[in-house]
Amino acid sequence: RFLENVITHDIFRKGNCTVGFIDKHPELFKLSQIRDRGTKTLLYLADVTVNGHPDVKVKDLNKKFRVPQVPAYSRLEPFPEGSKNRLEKMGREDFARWLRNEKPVYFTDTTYRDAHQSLLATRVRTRDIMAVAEGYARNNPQLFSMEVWGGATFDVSMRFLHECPWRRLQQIRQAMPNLLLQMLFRGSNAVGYSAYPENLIARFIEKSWENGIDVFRIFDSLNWVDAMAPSIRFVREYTPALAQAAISYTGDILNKDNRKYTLQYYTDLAKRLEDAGAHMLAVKDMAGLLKPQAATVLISALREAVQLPVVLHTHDTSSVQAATYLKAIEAGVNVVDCAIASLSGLTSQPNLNAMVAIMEGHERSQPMNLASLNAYSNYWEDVREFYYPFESDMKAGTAQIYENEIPGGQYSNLRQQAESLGLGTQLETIKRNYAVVNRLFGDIVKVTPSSKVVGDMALFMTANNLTESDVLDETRNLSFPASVTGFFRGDLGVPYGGFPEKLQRIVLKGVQPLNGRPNEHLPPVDFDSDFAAFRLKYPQAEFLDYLSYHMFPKVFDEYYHHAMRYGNVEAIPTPAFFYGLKLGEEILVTLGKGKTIIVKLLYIQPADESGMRTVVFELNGYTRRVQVRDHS
Ligand code: BTN
Ligand code: 3PY
Ligand code: ZN
Repeated sequence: RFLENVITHDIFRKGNCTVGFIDKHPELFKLSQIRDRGTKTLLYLADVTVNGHPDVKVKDLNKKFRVPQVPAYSRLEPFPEGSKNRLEKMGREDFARWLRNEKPVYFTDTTYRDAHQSLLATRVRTRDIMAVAEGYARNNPQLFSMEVWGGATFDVSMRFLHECPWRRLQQIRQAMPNLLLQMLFRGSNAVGYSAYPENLIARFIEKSWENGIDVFRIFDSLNWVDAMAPSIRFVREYTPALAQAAISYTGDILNKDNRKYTLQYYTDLAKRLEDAGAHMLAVKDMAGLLKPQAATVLISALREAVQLPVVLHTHDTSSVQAATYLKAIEAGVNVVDCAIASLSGLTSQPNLNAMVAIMEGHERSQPMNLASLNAYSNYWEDVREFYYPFESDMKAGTAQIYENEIPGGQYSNLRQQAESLGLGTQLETIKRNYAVVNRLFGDIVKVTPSSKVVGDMALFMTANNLTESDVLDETRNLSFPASVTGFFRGDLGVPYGGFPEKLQRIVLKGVQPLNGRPNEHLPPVDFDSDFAAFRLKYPQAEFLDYLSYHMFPKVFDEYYHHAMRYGNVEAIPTPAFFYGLKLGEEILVTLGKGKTIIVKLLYIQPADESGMRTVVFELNGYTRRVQVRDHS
């Protein structure tokens, strides 16, 4: 519907406009409502075409994209029954027992979450997922689950893609009704980087389930069971979903010098997580440190220690983790995490297509349609090109990972982070310092957010040319990064074995550390009054937005204002979203049911004396002009 605005209003046009008129018709002055969605889209395209995308640092002007081919499927047939139907039929207790005793190994497909988080800085947009989600669910009902949400996808979708993470989840849910949808949940840190009040955690879990999540993979960045237990309890109390408790794997159980993260340590943790009510147990090998022989020992011991189905997650940073999976499968693991071939390997998960292929003829093989998987891999290979600015330039696996223990997602980001701090030439020093910091911190589990603290400290040491003994020199009075001070105060909890006392004293400079769970001291959110205040500030937003706002207030604020200015940018094809349009280029943008616009860029006028440029488009055959500021 055409929205009336002040300059098209009769009274205004006749020149009878008084102050009283303004008071009587406030709706006409809401600028955000005036511009129709098509105009907002043109404004976005004009801006990105003239000024570039702020997230794209280097644009390759000669880049040509192929058109990704979506594998064919029929929308008329009913969906083949999958894991979701089974969970609903059996209920979670029986389902977990069934899975534990299944002969074939199952796969969790991480393509829509961890794979692109670890290879492409989490930048894959909803649109590129949605093009294939339904067909994929129809073609692959044998999967255990699709990991589609949580981890870094929540904030990156708002922060960089200007998308609503909840709307992504709702759309995937609708497209994949037969498969279990899984998310990565950081315990008391939810999908953020610090602790949140417990009643907010509970509400977040409940809403995640309502909007589509069936499997909550819950971990704590220090493997602290007390911090994971409330999330496990909330999944049990507020949802019929599966609580999959994840132990983060660090060190090497087969290393004779290792006295800290021993086999005993892992089996004890597993038992405590089973006692806390987990329905499944996962080993989260975020840095890809679990070697094949160690997998045999660990998986066998865990299967013996608990009665739960056991899942293994790894990153292929060393490039040998398929061997680890094979050993784990032979030791009885129930589910392994893989990614579609073209988004697998290196800092991502092992290759799903290859894993299916090498298992053919194995007594635990899971028959899947390899030809179809390969067709989807071809789709993602072409889509991946759209995201070329976000590739890390890692070319091959590295055995250095066993020394630095950097998680996959962090490893691929490190170069960009180093470059942005002017430390681009010192990547090797940063990696070495990462291991030094780990030792200084007492050998801790490193996974979001504890891995970020270690990374921040490694960058700090590198930037300031500090050695281990400089850091431990009490006379130096260093200004440590805020995340490091917070860590030693206990913001993330207490690491296994406690904090190294001397360093804690040096970092805290007299501040008293917290004890207890990190969110124990946080007052509960008063949802009623707080939500009302939120609505005053963000009138177009609803309750799910309010949860987003709680996780990331500043990011949400920017996302909201971006949405007010440019509308919903999800529908813009990815090349145009990141690189704008070329002269004469034409794209289709579907703004809503039955509302598809055809946009063609005709020409761009030079900047006028105030720095504004007029960008001329054709929209559904009509010429439209948009003014944008040229920031160059
Ligand atoms: C428009 O399309 O013109 C207005 C978009 C309004 C978007 C708001 S932002 C917060 C909230 N979350 C959504 O998904 N939509 C609204
Ligand atoms: C996350 O927390 O985002 C992770 O992927 C940790 O491995
Ligand atoms: Zn991972």
